[in-house]
Amino acid sequence: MFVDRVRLHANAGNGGRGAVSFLREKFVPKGGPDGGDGGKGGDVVLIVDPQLNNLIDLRYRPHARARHGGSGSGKQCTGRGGEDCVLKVPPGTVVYPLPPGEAGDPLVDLTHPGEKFVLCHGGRGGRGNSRFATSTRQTPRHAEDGRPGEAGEFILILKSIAQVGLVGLPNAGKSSLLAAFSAARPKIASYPFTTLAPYIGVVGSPEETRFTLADIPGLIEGANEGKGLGHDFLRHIERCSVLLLVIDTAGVDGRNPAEDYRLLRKELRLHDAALGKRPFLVAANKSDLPESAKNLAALRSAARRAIFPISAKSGEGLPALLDAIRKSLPA
Ligand SMILES: Nc1nc2c(ncn2[C@@H]2O[C@H](COP(=O)(O)OP(=O)(O)OP(=O)(O)O)[C@@H](O)[C@H]2O)c(=O)[nH]1
Ligand SMILES: [Mg+2]
Repeated sequence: MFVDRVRLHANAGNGGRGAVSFLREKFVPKGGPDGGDGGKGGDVVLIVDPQLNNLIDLRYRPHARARHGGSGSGKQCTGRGGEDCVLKVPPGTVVYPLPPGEAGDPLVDLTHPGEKFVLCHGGRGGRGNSRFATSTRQTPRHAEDGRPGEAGEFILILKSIAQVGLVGLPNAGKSSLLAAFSAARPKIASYPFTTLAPYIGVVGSPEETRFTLADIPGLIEGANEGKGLGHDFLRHIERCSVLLLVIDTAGVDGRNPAEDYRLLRKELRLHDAALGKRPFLVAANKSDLPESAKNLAALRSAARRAIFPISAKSGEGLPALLDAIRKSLPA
């Protein structure tokens, strides 16, 4: 299961209690106060793990609690610090507070591998009685409680990070293209909505300039009104610097490729105006099938831009497309 949205309740640990204690030693009739401070409560920390690609681990652990700090003790001993609760999240995890802030802004957008964010801070430990001794008050008999740890509710939303995003109608051949370009082995089949969750593959050998390519479910007319699988999954290509529109030029499902082009442009715009303005390339797929030749001219005039005739099946046109993708990526 692919989970890209979770609600999380987090509790940092409370600080430990400070100690009330007095030094008792042979031959020292009146030892001074020596109660140590309580330990700090553990934090709830998010850390970006590049091995993860979705939030499923948190789905089954919706309540994150860090440990409380230990109490202080005599001889100025500070209580032990509470253990942090560390949660791993995939790159591209955006954290929102609940209830949402005024502007609806996220608390943090975690993108870099290894990046850390303290979601809830543990409480400070209470001071022990030794801290309250003054010249006029040499036997303080009180200490502080630890401070409570922060707590809160949050929504974590994954907006995957890929440089290039594949967009197309169901069955256009998006997953076939990802498979042709990378080592990824997505499910490919001749029925619509084969791909149900986004998948990100890496294109290029280590010696070449590599880039990440996101394959997402197929988009249909009215997706922005919830038709098909809706358009929520488009958020996984919102951060792409380039989009690659994949069109079935042979019209295998009885569709008109020029219309498909217009429909894709429209659905992208309706999802997010910024996505409608994102640089994009157009791949005219299934050029191995005879029907594609006659549809290509109409697609060209609808798009009024360079079109790359390709076949994800035979490999035809793929090197030229790959070259164009690389050139379109920001340096
Ligand atoms: N002849 C031919 N068939 C292709 C080509 N590319 C893909 N196909 C076929 O088209 C069908 C759909 O391919 P997929 O790669 O699953 O398409 P998709 O766009 O990922 O589809 P969804 O995941 O359902 O949105 C499969 O039967 C593929 O074998 C191509 O270049 N030529
Ligand atoms: Mg697919």
